Amino acid sequence: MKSIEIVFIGRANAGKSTLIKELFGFKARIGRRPGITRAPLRYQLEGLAVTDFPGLGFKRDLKGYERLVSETIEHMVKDLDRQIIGVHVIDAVSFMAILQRHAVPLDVEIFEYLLDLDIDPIVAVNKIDKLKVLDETMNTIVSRLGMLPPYKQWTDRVVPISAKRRQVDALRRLLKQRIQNMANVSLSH
Ligand SMILES: Nc1nc2c(ncn2[C@@H]2O[C@H](COP(=O)(O)OP(=O)(O)OP(=O)(O)O)[C@@H](O)[C@H]2O)c(=O)[nH]1
Ligand SMILES: [Mg+2]
Repeated sequence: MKSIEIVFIGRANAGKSTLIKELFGFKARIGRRPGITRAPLRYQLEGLAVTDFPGLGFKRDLKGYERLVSETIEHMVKDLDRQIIGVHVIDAVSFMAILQRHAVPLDVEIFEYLLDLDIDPIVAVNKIDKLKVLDETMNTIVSRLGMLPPYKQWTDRVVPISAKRRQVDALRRLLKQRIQNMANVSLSH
């Protein structure tokens, strides 16, 4: 049976390491500044591995983390013994702030990149504890990612979460569902 690899990808400071700690209990360094995770951190569970990637798109990316991340992911995708579940972690507040400046959030590019690699990512919209209007923000985010709002029709793909407030149950359910589907596919081959 193929091994399952859950990869957490997103902009720097989106809350990837906080989320992994909440979901699996692995305690990597977490910080208020972007660029805290400096190398892919891979955690091995039974029949399952979890990788926490360095965040993309922060200004002092002098060490080329973006290349490191893309090379590592592309290597994983090519490995036919692995099945990948991608979790794209988005900082909802920062996404909206970028739109306010009439700029295109890097998350749009990250999402498209993952689709191009045939990873159908789960989009975990994080830091919702900081939002004033949840539904409106979620609808804006999904529509910028190329999905038709309302976001609630994408519940198999998009989930609002707060890693810090430990509101991650919907994501946990989605992950379990994907793992289950993959196990079924492997068995039927
Ligand atoms: N308000 C709020 N803050 C959060 C949430 N999740 C994470 N944070 C904060 O966001 C900051 C960045 O968290 P990290 O988990 O280090 O983010 P990261 O995506 O791993 O960052 P890099 O490793 O730099 O890419 C920390 O100050 C966290 O406490 C959340 O749901 N709500
Ligand atoms: Mg991190």
